[in-house]
Amino acid sequence: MTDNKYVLEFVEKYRKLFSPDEVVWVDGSREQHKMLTCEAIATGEVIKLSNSLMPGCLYHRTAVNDVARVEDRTFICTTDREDAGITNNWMAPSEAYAKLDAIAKDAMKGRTMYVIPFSMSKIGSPFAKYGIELTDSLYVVLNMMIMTRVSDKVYDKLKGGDDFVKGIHSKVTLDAEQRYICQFPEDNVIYSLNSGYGGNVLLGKKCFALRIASYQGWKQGWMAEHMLILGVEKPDGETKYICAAFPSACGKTNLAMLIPPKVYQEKGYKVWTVGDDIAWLRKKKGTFYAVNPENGFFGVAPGTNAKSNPNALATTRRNTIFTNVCFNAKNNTVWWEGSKIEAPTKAYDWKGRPWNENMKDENGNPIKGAHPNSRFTAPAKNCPCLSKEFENSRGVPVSAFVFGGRRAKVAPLVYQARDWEHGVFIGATMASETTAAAAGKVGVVRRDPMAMLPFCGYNMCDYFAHWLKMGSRMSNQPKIFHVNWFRTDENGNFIWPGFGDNMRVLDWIIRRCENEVDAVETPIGYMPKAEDINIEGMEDFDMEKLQSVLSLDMNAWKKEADEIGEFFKKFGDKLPEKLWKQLRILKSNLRG
Ligand code: GTP
Ligand code: SPV
Ligand code: MN
Repeated sequence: MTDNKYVLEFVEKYRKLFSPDEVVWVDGSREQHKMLTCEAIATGEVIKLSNSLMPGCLYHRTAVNDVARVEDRTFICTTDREDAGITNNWMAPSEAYAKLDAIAKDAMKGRTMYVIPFSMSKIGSPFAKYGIELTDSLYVVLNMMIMTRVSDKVYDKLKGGDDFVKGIHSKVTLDAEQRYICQFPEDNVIYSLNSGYGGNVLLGKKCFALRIASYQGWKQGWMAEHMLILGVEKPDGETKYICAAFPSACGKTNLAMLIPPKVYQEKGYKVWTVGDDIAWLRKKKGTFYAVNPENGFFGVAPGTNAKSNPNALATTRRNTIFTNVCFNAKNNTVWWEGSKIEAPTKAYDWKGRPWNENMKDENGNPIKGAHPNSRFTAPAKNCPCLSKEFENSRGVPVSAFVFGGRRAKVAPLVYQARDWEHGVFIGATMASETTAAAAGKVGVVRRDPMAMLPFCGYNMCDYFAHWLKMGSRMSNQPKIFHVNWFRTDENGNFIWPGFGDNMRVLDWIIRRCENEVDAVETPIGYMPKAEDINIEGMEDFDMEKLQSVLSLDMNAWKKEADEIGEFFKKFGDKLPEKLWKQLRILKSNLRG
């Protein structure tokens, strides 16, 4: 396969440690993919779905205790604890290697070890970074072949060198107590043991493309962000690119694949998807250029339907792997809550138990057919609105960065930063309610700077400083905005309809970038005049509702500012003074 001595040494080292019965070198070919798929079907690791209704699609269930990322078991292992910072769990590399190697010892006895060479971004592009993942899971192999560019061409690109990320994954026994997701950014090494869930085991994604890559970007002068990338094509034919960072399960895939409302379609607006989860950003001639390093979408299934996200639905109709959704045994297809499709009558839930929609648990709550964090893994090229720039190795120029979270109260529909520094402050202090994408309580408001809290591979203070510095070097600084689709009324219902209607907010954002529309100066930043948000053609929505999502509760904001102060204090002296300055400005603005 290769004579690269670093690759051979790496594989041999872990072959000795894991003691697999066999080593299979994955080459990315169609023939091998077909063979491995048949094998996974034969062992029961995946179930083949209806060939006529969903050609090439597979179904998989993870262990019931292994359905989301595990932030409390995720570690950044740097020599100096300070380099991991207060927002990460830390373990000394020597201690971590000893602990992990002990767990890994002989863990693949009786199993096959697969060697997966992959590229993040297009092979050979200036953005491209290469990796090799070792795994004992065929499910991981098949998913990696959708999510990344898996190919033996990667070995040629290494040119005999050792510039690749070493990903080491084993399901071991799936023991949650021995589950570890460890990043060693100084060594370009990732260990993932005792899990089989996507975000923990598809090592090209969060572990590499965010944790390791953010560290690399800090050292090398670029950025890796938890951001979607979309292009808005305007009636004049020009396309503006926007990157948006929302925490997990807060709407990135949906915004990236947005279909504009009729009034916008008629004018000629179109939205194109470049990425739905991760953006790598580089500076060129004073402008940020973004690429999506992934090759597929690992999207949340529940809530995806023909109305909310028809593009995502279309993307998943072939060659897609479904994980932890409900299995419809009548026609060999899948189902999930919020699909707006009638619940199947002969079905098995995500735990594999016979299921129907009337079933209740011991507390009388409905039993869900699909896990709230059930997912689809779909090839990007299936996406009807995939941007023609998706494969562009140079990336797309970024006009705006958008931060956003899930906030029932406080944060208005949209506001704009006064300048770059203020924008970094807005990103650094954003907060959101927790979701099912990570193990733990759902619905708790927490600060999640730039939606990177679980993904920043180094000290968050250095990360903020890096943001401040990168922006200061740009002659063409993107404008920075904050959005919130999730404000609720007194009955707990979302006021803003969201999804396609979010186009109306993107429209304001773009017009702001082009200096085509005025704004109101408020204590928190620039806000739209209500009449500048186009609500034409909206059903069940009016000026009054718009006013309510645009309103600012000054007392709530004063409380927010105090909480931001408490949050900042935790960082100690290393927090950039510029962020304290922004907090002082906010407080003084709020005093009036
Ligand atoms: P990750 O893949 O975990 O990073 O999530 P994501 O940020 O891509 O979130 P996604 O687009 O998958 O949306 C998560 C959930 O939020 C889904 O159940 C969506 O239906 C819901 N959602 C997305 N956009 C909106 C919106 O504009 N309004 C409302 N009310 N819900 C939304
Ligand atoms: C997220 O949690 O932000 C995801 C899913 O995109 S995972 O790959 O599990 O991280
Ligand atoms: Mn994500």
